[in-house]
Amino acid sequence: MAPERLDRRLLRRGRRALGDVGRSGLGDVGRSGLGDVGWSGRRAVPPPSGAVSRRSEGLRGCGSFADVDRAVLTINSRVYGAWSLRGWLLCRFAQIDFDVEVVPGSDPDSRAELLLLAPSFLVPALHHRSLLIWDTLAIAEYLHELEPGRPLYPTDPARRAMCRSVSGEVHSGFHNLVSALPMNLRARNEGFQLWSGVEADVRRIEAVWELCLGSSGGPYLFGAAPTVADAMYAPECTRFASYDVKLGAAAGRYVERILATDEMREWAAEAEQEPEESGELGLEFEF
Ligand SMILES: N[C@@H](CCC(=O)N[C@@H](CS)C(=O)NCC(=O)O)C(=O)O
Repeated sequence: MAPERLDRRLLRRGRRALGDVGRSGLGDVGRSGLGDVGWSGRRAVPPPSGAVSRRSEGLRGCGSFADVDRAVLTINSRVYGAWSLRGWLLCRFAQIDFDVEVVPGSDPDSRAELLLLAPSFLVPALHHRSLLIWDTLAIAEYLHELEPGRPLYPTDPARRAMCRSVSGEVHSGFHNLVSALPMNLRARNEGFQLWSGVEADVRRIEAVWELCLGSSGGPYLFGAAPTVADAMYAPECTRFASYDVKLGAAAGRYVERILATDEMREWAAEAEQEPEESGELGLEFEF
C-alpha cells in the first residue's frame, strides 16, 4: 500500500479510535494523535462493553495499557503460526483465563498498519492487566512468575535450568528446520526429502527429547505435567507429522502424545475453521 494512502487511513482510524479510547476509560487521550490510535483496524469501531482497548504507544513501554483482568493473546494464524501456537499453549498450560485475538499475517493491510503503528510488533503478544508482553519466552517467564494454576517450569532448580536450556534452543535455533519445513497444519507431505541441514536439526531435537524423557520418565518432557519445553517443541511435533519425518521410537511416541492432547486437538479444530487466504505466506515462512 502506498504510504500516503496508509497515512490517510490511519488518520481516519485515529479520529474514530480516539473516541473509543474515551469510552473505554483509558483517560489521557489524544496526547500524541496517532500514537493513541486503537491497536488494530478492527478496533476502529466502538468495542463492546468489557472489550479490551489498547494503545500502540504501549508497545514501546510495558505499562501504558488498559488494565484488564482477563488476558488477551494476539496470534496471527492457527494453521501456520508456530510462535502463535507456542504462546497459546503456554497460556493453556498455565491455566489462565484468556481470549484470543487473531491478526492475520497474510493481510497486507493489517501487516502494514501494525508495522507502521509499532515497528517491533511480533506475535504472540499477551495483554494482561496493564502489561503487554511480547516474545514467547518472556510470556513464559511472565506466566510462570504469575503463579498461575500450574507452574510452567519444574520445581527442581537443576531440572528448571535444563528446561530453560532446551526451550532456549528452540527460540534461537533450528533455522534449517524452520525454513525447510514451515508449520502448516493443512499439509501432508508423504516421503518428504530432508536435506542434511534439516536432518541435523531433526536429530538434535530427537536427542533433546530422548534426554528429557529418559530422565523425567515422561509423558511430558519434564514429567507428569507440561512445561515451557513442551509448548516450545509442539510446532516441531506438527512439522514431523506434516512432513512425514522418520523418528526413533521414543520421539515418535512423544509426537503422537502431544498431538493427542486436548490442547492440540482444540487448536487443530479451530485451525480447520481458519479462512484459507492466509495460506500464501505459510508456504514460505514460519510466522
Ligand atoms: N522470538 C519471537 C518470535 C516471534 C515471531 O517471529 N513472530 C512472527 C510471527 S509468528 C512475527 O510476528 N513476525 C513479524 C511479522 O509477521 O510481521 C518470539 O519468541 O515470540
